[in-house]
Amino acid sequence: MTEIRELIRQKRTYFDGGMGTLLQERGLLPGELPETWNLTHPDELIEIHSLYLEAGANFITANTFGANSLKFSNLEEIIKAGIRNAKKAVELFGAPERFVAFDIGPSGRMIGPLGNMDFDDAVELFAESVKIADAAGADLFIIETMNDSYEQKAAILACKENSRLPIFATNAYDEHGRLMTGADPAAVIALLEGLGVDALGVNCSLGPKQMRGLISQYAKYSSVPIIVNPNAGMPKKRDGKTVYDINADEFSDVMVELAELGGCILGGCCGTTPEYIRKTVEKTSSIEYITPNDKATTVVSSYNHAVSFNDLPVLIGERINPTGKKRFKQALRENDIDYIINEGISQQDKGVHILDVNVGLPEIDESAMLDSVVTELQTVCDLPLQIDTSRADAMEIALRHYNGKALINSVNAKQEVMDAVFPLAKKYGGVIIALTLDESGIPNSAAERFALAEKMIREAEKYGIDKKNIIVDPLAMTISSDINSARTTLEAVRIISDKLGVRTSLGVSNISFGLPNRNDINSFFLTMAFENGLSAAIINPFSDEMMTSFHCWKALSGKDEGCMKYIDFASNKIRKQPVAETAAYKPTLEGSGLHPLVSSIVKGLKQSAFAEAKKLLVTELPLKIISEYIVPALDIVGEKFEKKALFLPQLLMSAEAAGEAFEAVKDAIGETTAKKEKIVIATVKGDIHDIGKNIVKTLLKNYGYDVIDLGKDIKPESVVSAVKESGAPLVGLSALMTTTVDAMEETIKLLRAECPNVKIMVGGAVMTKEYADSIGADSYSKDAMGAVKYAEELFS
Ligand code: THG
Repeated sequence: MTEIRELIRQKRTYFDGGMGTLLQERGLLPGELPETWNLTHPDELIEIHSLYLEAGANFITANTFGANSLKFSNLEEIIKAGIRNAKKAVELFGAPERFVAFDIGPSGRMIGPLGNMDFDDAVELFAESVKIADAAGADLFIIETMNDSYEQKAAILACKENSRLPIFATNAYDEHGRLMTGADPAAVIALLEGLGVDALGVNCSLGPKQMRGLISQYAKYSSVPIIVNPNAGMPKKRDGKTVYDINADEFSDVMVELAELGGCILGGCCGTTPEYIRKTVEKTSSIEYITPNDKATTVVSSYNHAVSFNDLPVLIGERINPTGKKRFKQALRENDIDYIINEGISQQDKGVHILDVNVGLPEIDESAMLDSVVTELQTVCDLPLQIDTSRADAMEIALRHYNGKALINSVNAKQEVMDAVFPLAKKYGGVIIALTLDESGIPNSAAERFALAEKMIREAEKYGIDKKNIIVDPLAMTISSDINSARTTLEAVRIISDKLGVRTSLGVSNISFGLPNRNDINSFFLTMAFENGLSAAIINPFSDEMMTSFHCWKALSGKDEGCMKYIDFASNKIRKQPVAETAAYKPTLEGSGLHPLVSSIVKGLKQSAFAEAKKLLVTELPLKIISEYIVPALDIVGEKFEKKALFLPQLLMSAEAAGEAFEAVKDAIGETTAKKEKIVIATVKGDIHDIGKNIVKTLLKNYGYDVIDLGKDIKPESVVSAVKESGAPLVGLSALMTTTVDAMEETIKLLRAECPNVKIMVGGAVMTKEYADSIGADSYSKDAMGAVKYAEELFS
């Protein structure tokens, strides 16, 4: 389908709008799966698709948003009918440049650590649907409304592995411009472009006005066409019904702005109708069409943020590496993952931007170990990873399961190595560290290293890998055996960055092998390398000399506004006195001032939280452990979450670690006093979405509450009888869709009548504070932490 790929670069094109509201107008019932209408009401679907085609949509979306085998036993029939209906409409319409997009929405389950689905199972789940859609004649895939980019990666791999059709990918952001899992646009774009999607953008959750900031950011970072599919505004209550608050005129006016900001492919999501699309097409088709230019930025990402190599030097922590480290080797042999992860978190605390991960040891299964370390590390630490292995099989599994765009350490100019590594980078995305060595070893001159760099860049191009995704490492070798070694490397750094226009990196510590006071040599070399244009350095961040060199160089070269970073670093250095461990410490300090139990919970380390709590039991009363260690630790985490200093995955990991600590002290107290109040939670009638509710459940449980989870699609009467039976003083209700907030209101009415004393908290994607007030809830929680806070306040 080169036609689609070319078309979206030549001119503005359009998506269709909402499907759900239109189906409801035609009689779809709350709780009924819309996809079943593909089979039962094909004419209605053909008509809706036709209306959108007449309105000017180039891409019409098959009615397959939730079509996966978790929801449908007759998956093949559902998908085939969905695509057949859309193709029929295109055929009837008869105009060129009209295409059928196979719609892929979230699976309804979360991948770990947020949920219990395995990443590979997610890929398999999406693959089932992708294969059917490809065979049924879809023209492209639209992977949309994704609020977890990890799940989106699984869907994209499913498409890439089973089809050659174009892939469009859009995400649903919250009002702060983050995905539910914490990713900002730069991180999402790095991941998606790395995976090679043809277009990307934003859909659902927000109206066009709320998308202005996001679209500006997309225009800043994206190198591929940007899709803009907003809702018809934000949900509001009008005449007792829930509606979106922007009409077609206002919508299309804002779409003009969004087109001018850089929106390329325009359409709508929930609440939009053919009229919205028609007016958008009318007002925007004559606006000058600018496709995004290639941003030429070298960038990697973690699950929540991106790190660019284009402006400031980047520090890569070298400590997750067994070289010369007895304790680390022991951890590898004993499968002590917590030790390894701690090594990562401590380096993050020291201020590195990326972590190198090398777990190669001859006597262990490197592939399996690398896979577990990468998977575990990325759930508790939000730094991008540099995956360091010479084994292609280990590299592949780690890149596959990595939740972001990784650094790949490394390739070199040996043909065999390039043939193994470049295809992996092409498939999974990533920035490749290219070492200037080949079959004959490391050349002695800078010019020869330059030539090898050129060769690798040329070879990568053959695989479709742009040079912005190559970082050349011209190799630091110890000066103890070659007096010219440092000068050669520095010259290579300079000519490679100047003449090839690529970023460079060095493993700095190599320069001093065999010499005393290595940190002195290393830190002077680091400064010299920065002066010669080095973009990234693999270093030991526990070395004061290295960190001093980094901060001083930045301040001295005008890269530290107001010397703020330097001042911060310097004052930490002065303050750093050994902290005596006292019983009555205040857990407000970061890092080393924290009791090990508190810091284990803050860091989300389950094993050590359990072990530390057990240890404390020897000297402390169990209730004191809860009130003076576990709860304050959770408070630290909660506060960071609210300040957006950490995100949902970390919050949940910490909650789980706290849960482990509770577990450890529980027996010492006796079950009854350990458990807090009962809380009934449910997703309301007609709503089959339970992700948000499940997250609330996990968090409340780990805060010690006795959670009675009724599940999803729950009738008001069932909520009432559960409250009566359990005597729970608090109920939590969740509704994701505009149509089901009405069921929430109904549930609240019945609760008020039957259980006058119960408190009710509500939440969900379309819920707002005003709305919660208008339907008589006691509290609105904007996220899972908000639910916990309300419970804590209520019961304190
Ligand atoms: N380029 C790239 N990757 C690399 C290197 C490079 N990866 C490996 C290495 N070089 C960088 N990483 C390290 C890791 C550890 C040490 C040095 C470089 C090290 N270890 C001490 C030793 O061997 O004695 C032990 C340290 C301790 O325990 O204090 O020095 O050049 N792309």
